[in-house]
Amino acid sequence: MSNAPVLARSDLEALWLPFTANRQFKSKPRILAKASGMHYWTPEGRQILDGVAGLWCVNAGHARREIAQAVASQLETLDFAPTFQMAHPGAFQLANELAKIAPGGLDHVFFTNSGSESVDTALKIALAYHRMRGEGSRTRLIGRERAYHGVGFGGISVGGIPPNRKTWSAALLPGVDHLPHTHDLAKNAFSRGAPAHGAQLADELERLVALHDASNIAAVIVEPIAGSTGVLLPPQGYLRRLREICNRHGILLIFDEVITGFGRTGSAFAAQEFGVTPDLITLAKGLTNGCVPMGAVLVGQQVYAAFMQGPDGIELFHGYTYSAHPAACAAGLATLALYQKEGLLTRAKSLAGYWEEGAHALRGLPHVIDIRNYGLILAVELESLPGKLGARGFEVFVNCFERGLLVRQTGDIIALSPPLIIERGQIDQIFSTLAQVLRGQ
Ligand code: PXG
Repeated sequence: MSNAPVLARSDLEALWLPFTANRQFKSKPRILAKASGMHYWTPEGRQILDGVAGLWCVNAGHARREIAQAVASQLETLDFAPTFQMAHPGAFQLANELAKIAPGGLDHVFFTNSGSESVDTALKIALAYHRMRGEGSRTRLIGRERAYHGVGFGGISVGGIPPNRKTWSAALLPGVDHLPHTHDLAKNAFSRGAPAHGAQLADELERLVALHDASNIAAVIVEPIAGSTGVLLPPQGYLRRLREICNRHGILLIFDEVITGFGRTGSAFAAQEFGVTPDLITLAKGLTNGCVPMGAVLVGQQVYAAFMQGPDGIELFHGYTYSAHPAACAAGLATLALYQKEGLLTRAKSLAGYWEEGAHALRGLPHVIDIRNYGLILAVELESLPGKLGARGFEVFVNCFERGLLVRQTGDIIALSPPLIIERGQIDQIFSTLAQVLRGQ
């Protein structure tokens, strides 16, 4: 720790931090200088238990040597190779490995560099797909209230988080509509796993189809479990019903699994966990264990095939300089190998019961109005202070950090999603710290 640079106040000025209250942060910064396994360390050497896998991405735990070595060796062998009219072996290998664990039929992979790019890519593929098939009038996209699909113009258009949209309101994509969110505390508070009430909210899609006509609708995009907005779980039967309605009307279904992918729910993907197969899946985060930026879109056989039937030439005018970057591919391959070797894609299932019991024991603590969980995901929702949305949540976040636990706060919701290597003792530590902090509120 001694070699971590000591930052003076003036060192903090040049950096504009994302989704951060910069002035507040710079007056009292929280700095992470080192990480290993389940932990971070501050520059002063204080150990912090990572309750959110960094930002929902470090599923195999921090600083895994196997990944670091694979990336280093790749950079010494082939640092960069274009994937426009060229390719390199790692790109094919990673696509093949992903296709092996993907839900049935989702056997083609388009690489990006982030979740936001994956979302924009999937939306563009959906529009292009219908056009390829002579249904170019299908241009309308359906998102959902409270959804987070990254920060590209496509993503904020189908997304449903008001502050992420309002500033750019005039620049949002035209022809987008939204399903209602599925959060219903009156009926589902303190649910364990997928809540019992709300499958009929999927029928709102029928209403939108009646309004706009199916011939104008390209795709529906949803997070199987909405993460960023504070962990909203799909009511039992809801996703299946969305799938049925999409099938009935020729609408593509996109699952945004940037958070739910790679074992978070107890299956490799939420699509498998909930037994519902979409046409496209967006991925990022856990794909490389968070250590090299990379995203991907898994594409169904039928969608890919539609593109391969036109005239021989470039089928999709889309891609990024760093699509399938060799370092990211090496990180992805080493990450998937670790997930397999350590059984991490299903480990959440074996810990989910213990996690759930620990979580629901927080019921009854001051201001706790809901606890909801699935796999190794959890949200504790707190009653907001009148007129001060988010104040209580932020205080809990800061107090947890000071007591050596990293959680994620959105409004007055505390979200947890630890690395999937977590042990029972560390689960105990998470809940005892959280309980102490909540008691002190
Ligand atoms: N889709 C989903 C479902 C996401 O959760 C993105 C797309 C965008 O990914 P990129 O890589 O462009 O950031 C995300 C990102 C939080 C939090 O605390 C969640 C995300 C990002 C930052 C914070 O909940 N998810």
